Amino acid sequence: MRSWDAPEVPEVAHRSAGVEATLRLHDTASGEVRPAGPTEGTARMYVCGITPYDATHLGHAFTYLTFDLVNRQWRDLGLDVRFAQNVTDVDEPLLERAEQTGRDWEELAAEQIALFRDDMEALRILPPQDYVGAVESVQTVADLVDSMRPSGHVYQIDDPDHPDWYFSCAQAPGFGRVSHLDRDTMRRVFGENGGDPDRPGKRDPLDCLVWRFERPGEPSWDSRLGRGRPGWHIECTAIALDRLGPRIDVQGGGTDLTFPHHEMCAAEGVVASHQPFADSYVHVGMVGLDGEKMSKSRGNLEFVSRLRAQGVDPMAVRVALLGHHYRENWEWTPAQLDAAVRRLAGWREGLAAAGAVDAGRVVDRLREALRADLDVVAAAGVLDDWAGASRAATRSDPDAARLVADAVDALLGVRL
Ligand code: 5CA
Ligand code: ZN
Repeated sequence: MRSWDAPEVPEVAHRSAGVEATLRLHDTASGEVRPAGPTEGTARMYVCGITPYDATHLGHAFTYLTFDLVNRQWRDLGLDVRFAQNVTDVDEPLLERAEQTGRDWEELAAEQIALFRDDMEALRILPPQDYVGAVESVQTVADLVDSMRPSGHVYQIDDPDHPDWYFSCAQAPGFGRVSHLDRDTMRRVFGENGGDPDRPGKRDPLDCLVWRFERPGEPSWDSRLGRGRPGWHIECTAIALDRLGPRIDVQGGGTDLTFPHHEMCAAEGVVASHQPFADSYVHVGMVGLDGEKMSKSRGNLEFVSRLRAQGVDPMAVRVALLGHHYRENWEWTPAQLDAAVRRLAGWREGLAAAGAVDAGRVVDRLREALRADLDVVAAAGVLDDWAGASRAATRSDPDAARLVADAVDALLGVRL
């Protein structure tokens, strides 16, 4: 499916020779902050995309901003970046929402996908080269499931009406290595997040659905598995393997996806490709509003599009989101947006003043902060200091101001 338009990314005309040329990120599976991506060549990242309803709330925006920073870091390190993202444009939650609101599910999805694109463009998020819907991946998923039949890693459930296909997760090498949850917790969380631990006829309560047979009134497609539609986890596994190949550098999403989603992707991926699915699993903290996780089901949402319609500068939204480290769980408040508007104005005044400062040192410090597990809080502090120094300087140096503005644009995605 069509992605969105790419913002320009300026070249930063300063080499930070003294700063270690490695991006380090927190990997949930190992529990460590460690190098992410290769030292040269191509870095490959798969980020779990939206289920298209209630887009784009600020929790979504925080997640996609985080992986945009990863993308920008890798590019700044001279790597090529291959980036893929899905759209879960057919799945239970979407169909349920369409049903509840009396809408056609395809229309709802198309409208929300269009809104999401506009929001991503406004926020200057670099687009994935592969932006892929579940609907357009139906055959890719069916082929992947089919390929796991001979080894017995997938099986049909003993249910004559709906002999759905399941993936046998217990047989997958290293199952549990992403989330490290005990089985009781897995069972509970699975049940709360789209899983069906109590369905009779499964070999293991944790086995996950990979192909659901047609039910009356539900969308379905012909395939060699029978007429039906893909399960959720296998959607991302299949798209990632198809578009990026095995052993990607990073699979990303919010912490709500650690289990079951990324655990299942890892399990399916290792069985299908005989290699680890991803080298790092990177998870973004949850953004809440009024004390609760911002989510569709709770209805406590603030939307990027609503703020834009109010005339808020999208760069101020971006600066507000940059006020939090990605691993933090935090609450959105309108006061943070006000503070971000002031902060952005301060940076812009710093640029306009164009005072003589050691711009190379500013760029070094930005890179140092961001390469260290995306320390955006430190990076924003560096810019506050720079803007103050630029305004206070008695001599002007437009080249220095330009260098910092380019770095802010390239590394943080904020256009001053
Ligand atoms: N389509 C699936 C992923 S394959 C899905 O989770 N869709 S979603 O629309 O619910 O979420 C889209 C992305 O935003 C996911 O990466 C999810 O982890 C992240 N996300 C959802 N809610 C929040 C939140 N409140 N704070 C931060 N990130 C969130
Ligand atoms: Zn996913």
